[in-house]
Amino acid sequence: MNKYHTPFTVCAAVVSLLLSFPAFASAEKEKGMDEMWGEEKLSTTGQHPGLKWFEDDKYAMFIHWGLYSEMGGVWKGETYYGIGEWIMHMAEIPVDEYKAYAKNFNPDKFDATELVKLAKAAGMKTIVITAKHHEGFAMFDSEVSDFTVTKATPSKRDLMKELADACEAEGMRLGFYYSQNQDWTEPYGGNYKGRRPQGYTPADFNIYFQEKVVPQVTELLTNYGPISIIWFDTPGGMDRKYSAKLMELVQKYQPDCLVNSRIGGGYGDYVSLGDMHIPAIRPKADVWETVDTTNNSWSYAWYDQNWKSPKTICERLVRVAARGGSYMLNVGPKGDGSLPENAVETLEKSGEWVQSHGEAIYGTSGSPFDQGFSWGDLTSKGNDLYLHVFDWPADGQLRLADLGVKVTAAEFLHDSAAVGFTQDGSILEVNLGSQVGRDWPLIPVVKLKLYAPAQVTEQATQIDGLTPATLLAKMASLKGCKVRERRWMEKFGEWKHDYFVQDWKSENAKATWDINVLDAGEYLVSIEYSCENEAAGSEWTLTCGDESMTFVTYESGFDPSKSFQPGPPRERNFKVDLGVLEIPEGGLQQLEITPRNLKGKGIGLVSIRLEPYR
Ligand code: JFZ
Repeated sequence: MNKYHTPFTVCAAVVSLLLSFPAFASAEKEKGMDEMWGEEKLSTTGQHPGLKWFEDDKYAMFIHWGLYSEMGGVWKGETYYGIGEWIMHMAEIPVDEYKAYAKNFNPDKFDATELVKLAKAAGMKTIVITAKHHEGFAMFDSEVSDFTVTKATPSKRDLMKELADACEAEGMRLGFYYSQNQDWTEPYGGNYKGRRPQGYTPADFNIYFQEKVVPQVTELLTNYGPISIIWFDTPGGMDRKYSAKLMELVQKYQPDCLVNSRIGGGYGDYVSLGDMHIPAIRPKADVWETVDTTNNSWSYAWYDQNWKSPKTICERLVRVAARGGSYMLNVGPKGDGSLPENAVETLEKSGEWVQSHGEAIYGTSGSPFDQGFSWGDLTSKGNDLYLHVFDWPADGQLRLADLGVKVTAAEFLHDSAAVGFTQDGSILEVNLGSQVGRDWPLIPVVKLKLYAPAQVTEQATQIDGLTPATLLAKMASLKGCKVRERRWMEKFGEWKHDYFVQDWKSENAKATWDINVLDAGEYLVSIEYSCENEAAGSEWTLTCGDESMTFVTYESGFDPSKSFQPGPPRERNFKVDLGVLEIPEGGLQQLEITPRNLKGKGIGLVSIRLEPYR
């Protein structure tokens, strides 16, 4: 047990954290997780004319900056590991002490113009910044609160005004994050961290909403010029009428402004997926975004060195664009307003690639394939297809099936050098040549010119004989088993998730994948799964046509049940090679897994990997 928490506070922390995330209150009900986490199709999405720029621009900067940034993960000499902006919650800081801390906030290194220029250099088109996070502190001047940067800190600078002016001057769009529900220092606010006033009832949320949220959101919509996005967050538990009221304010003062789905109540112009979620398969939502971090925590934390490399950032941007989404990447300035050197470097380096490959990012409409490939991913624009090559394939060859249209030309985007290709029947083969001895951009992109837009009718996973293919839980057809999403935190608030095929009912259960085999031959099969003790020793058969293989699964173990971080114990995942499977024929077929001798409820199957065996 973490020495800083009593069992009670751990429980309380888990419950309040979970309740503060929109979906968790009903997580046990086991209905579509997508729906609960706001990934469903909203009734209001897809209508707003502003969605055109949103979808074309693809790439935005997210900024988490507040009093918590000055703490940087430390309270009274103790480090709290997790998302830095939740430190008041993690360290159980009393409201008075937290508010008094504002006198330490001194943004003397903040240069709004420099920040906007960095976002530009990174290839980003919009900046969305925390005007007020759950801590309740306004990073702008406000008539209805004294807990603002202008009144409670020595600097007295309206930081949002400075940023708004710099954005205006540099032609950058501006958005404000506003925590409309949680306000930890406001006696009637959601999740208030102090003792509620006498006679308090949950209906008093209305007082906070009318006296703080409505005027502050109005201030943000009227005092800072054109606002492109109001980014609301964690509406969980808030009555729908409040979301409706916020929507009304935006429509009244800035009808061009977009609103994300975390406004709650099924409102919003586009869907924000669960944090850091790069979807492997095209999501159902019409218009959506992924929000992600350059390291782990949203706000600055002194120990957080897990910086994504420039290439990883570009890959994640491409994966999101390929599934038809937009990408918003966060940076966390320190309290003084300066950015960690690593964040600056990684944005500048990735920006060089984004700028020079903008043709394959901005204004594109995603891949014609619902899922990505192990070697990389695709974007498209009109008759052009862009192949983003993350991992150079063996022999420099790539195969794609069923584009439905003839390819007329192929070249590298960065230097227009011709790329060889053959199109034989439904299979296109692209010959990249050797990777050796040439200077490559971070991600080489092949531009394919087609006679007409690609018309992929076959979405079965391609097994191309050249590169590994992964069959995901979410792509399976199921009988007598289920796909579940599991979410967990490793550090506080840093959510991870995976989809699993699990709850196998009997030996008649099966999970089936459609596969499109471009090259018959031998494949090394491996699986990733979790298995609890009761299910250990289950036997399974994997079948493809007349060929099959049998294997047994062992317990994968648990993460410690007395976890340092709150949360239920979680089974670990195993990756195991099963052996070599012969696929004697090419073409559309099915691969199936079924229990041969089931113990307990069997394994939680994450994926099956088929790697060409030679
Ligand atoms: C929220 C905030 O609590 C957090 O501090 C940060 O600002 C982040 C961007 O948003 O956290 C969430 C909200 C929703 C989900 C996960 C974390 N979700 O739906 O998966």
